[in-house]
Parts: sequence; C-alpha cells; structure tokens
Amino acid sequence: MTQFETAKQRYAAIGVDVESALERLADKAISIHCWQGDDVAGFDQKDGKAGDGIQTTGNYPGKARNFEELKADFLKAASFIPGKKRINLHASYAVFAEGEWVDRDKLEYKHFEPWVAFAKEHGLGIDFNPTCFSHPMVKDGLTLSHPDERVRRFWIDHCKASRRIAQQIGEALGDEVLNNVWIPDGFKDIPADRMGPRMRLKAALDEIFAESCPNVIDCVESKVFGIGLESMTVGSNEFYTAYAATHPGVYNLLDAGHYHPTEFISDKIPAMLCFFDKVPLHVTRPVRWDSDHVVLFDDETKEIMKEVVRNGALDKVLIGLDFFDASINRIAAWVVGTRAAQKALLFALLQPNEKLKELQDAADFTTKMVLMETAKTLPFTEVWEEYCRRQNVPVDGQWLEDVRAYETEVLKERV
Ligand code: RNT
Ligand code: ZN
Repeated sequence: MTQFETAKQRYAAIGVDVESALERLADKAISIHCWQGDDVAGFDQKDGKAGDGIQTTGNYPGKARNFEELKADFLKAASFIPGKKRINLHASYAVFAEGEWVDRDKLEYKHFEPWVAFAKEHGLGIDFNPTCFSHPMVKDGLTLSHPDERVRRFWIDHCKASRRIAQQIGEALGDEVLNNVWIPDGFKDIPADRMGPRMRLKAALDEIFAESCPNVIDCVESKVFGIGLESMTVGSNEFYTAYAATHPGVYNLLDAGHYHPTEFISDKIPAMLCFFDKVPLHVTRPVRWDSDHVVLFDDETKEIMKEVVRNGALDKVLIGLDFFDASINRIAAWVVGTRAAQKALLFALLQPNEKLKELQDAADFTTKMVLMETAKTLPFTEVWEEYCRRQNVPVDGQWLEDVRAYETEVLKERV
C-alpha cells in the first residue's frame, strides 16, 4: 500500500473522504494577482512606482518591467501552482500600442485584449480592478470622495471605464469577472467632517454602478486605515457593508489585512454569508499592519478556508490573493503564497467538519477539541503531494531550484 493509500485510510477513519476533497480542491479557482510580479508598479505611468495609499518595500533584483516580462514571470510561477487559476489585473496594466497612451479615464477594452488572448491561451480566468492610486489625480489623498468635482469626475470615469472593460473581458471569456473598487481615500489627522466625504463616495458609487454589466460581479473593498491616513478611512467596513446590503449585486470584499489586528476575516465570512450570496476575499498576511506579506500555511489562512468549506461556500466565496513582497524572489513569492492558500483549502477540506459541528451543537466541547487536535496531525503531506502529482506540478521542496535557474538566466539580466 502506498503512503497515500495509508493516509486515505486514516482520514476515512475520522469520516473524511480524501478523493472528494481532492476533486473539490482541483475545481476551486484561485485568483492570482498580477501585481506581485512588479511591486504594484503597472505599465501606464512613467517610472511607475506604487504610491498614493499603497507601498511596497524591498528592492530584490529582476522585477518585471513590461507586459512581456510580467507574462513570462507569471507563467513561470503558474507552472508550479496546481489547480484552476485566474489572473487578477489592475487597470494600470493596460497594454498600449507602440507610441499610444491614454489616461485612466479613457481606457478601453482594446488595451486589455492582449491579456484576454494570454488568458485564453493558458486557460486562465480574469478578474479586474480600477487603479485609484499611483496617479497624479489622487489629490490630498482622495479620489472618489474629493470635494473637487473635477477630481471625482476623473475617478468616476476611470471606474466606469474599468467596469466596461471587465464586462467585455467577461463576454470574451464567457465568464463573470470580479471588478473590485478599492480607493485609498482618508485623512492623516482628525477630520472635521467624516460624513461629507462618505456622502460624496456614495453618490460616486451610485453613478459607477448605474450601467448594467451582466458579466461583472461588482465589489468594494473596505479598510480600517492606511499609512499616512491613520485617522479616518472613507471606505470603512460599515460604510461598504451597508452600501453592499442596500445595492443588490454589489459585494463588500474582505481583505485579511484591513481590520484591527484582533479582528479576523475568518469570523466575518460566515457573518456575511448570512446575507450575501457572494463574498469576495483578498487573502493576504498582515504583520502588525496591512503589510501584505506573502500568504503562508498559517492558522488564520486555515481558519479562513475552514469557513469557506464548512459553510458549503466554495461557490460563493471568491478567493483572490493580495500580497506583494519586493524583498524576495517575486516568482517564489507567488508560488509559496498561492500554494499555501491551496494547502489551507485542502486542510479545510480534510477536516471532519460535519462531526465537529454536531459535537458543538451537542455542547460536547471536550470531544470537539480532541477531534480538532487529532485531525491536525493526520498525514496531510501525503494528500498534498498526491494532489501535486495528479496536477503535474512539483511537490514541496522540488521547485525552488527551477526558480533559481530562471533567476540566473532571466531575472538577473534585467538591469
Ligand atoms: C490596498 C488594497 C488593495 C490593493 C490592490 C493592489 O490596501 O488591499 O486591494 O492591495 O488593489
Ligand atoms: Zn486588498
């Protein structure tokens, strides 16, 4: 009997069907963010650098500088990642023809057609985001909530353009595309008016979402604070949750780094599932703040995935990643982070979830605790490795060398 067969039996002994877990894992797409490949720089600004409410730290050599390099790096990473994949694009990754450039309020589908061709060629889905940062029209730290109508107009037009692009991508791929609006808007110091900016944001969102886009899943991403914007964030959790609750078809995206450090999105997912048929996520790893460290196979990531699995929400929770670490090899970061999210999902699928719920309802907290501990140390590695083999990707410990070779041959040449 192989080690995998033995592992299967041990899981079966606590009522877990390993084959079914592997099938469900293979079927769940993970939306991989393109911006890990170039430190959120994008292609549309001269000397593109993340700024205006977003930042990366580190200067590891070899970041992707253009469409061709980003595609090549993404494919390299994807070759080590099992399962279904989507690529999550920002509007700042528009691909312009030679000599062409338009500002963000004028972007069109044609600027993303090359990405659609890439996605089709490699069997990827696409998700989309307007890019309301790293741009001179972010004024005084504000975009959609700025008091100046001209500033708001620019960003409203950008968000509308992004939504249309997402719609056309969806049509081209015969799919639904998540279009996520995140804005940095906030105040460094104690504001004199908290409601005014929020009313302006509300009106802007109403305008952005007015057009019917059947292939788009709309969402807004809330946040508690940002560096330099410590005192108030306009798009707070209450604001966007209430907005989503009163605007059918708009969802509040939960980013794991966007809450107070004692709050966890694993607890928020089931709360949202009581009211919403979809819950989009940004799985990331905050270290003391919204630092967007690479996702690891850690307790909170497992807890997030447990909530997805336990609540029968694999089709409702849209799993997107949002980390960017410029201090390590960016391709390795993509691979470790995405595989960690998938491992956490497999771990969740391998828990005796029904039995645990029964024990909780019967107030048998002792047996629940003991069973939870037992399930933690069953031969998980054997199941994960079998999954990697079936998906034709290397098992852990066997892909970094290949990434290193790519670093020497390709990344180090980028100077
Ligand atoms: C920022 C948000 C947002 C961005 C990406 C690049 O705090 O998390 O999701 O990280 O859109
Ligand atoms: Zn995010």
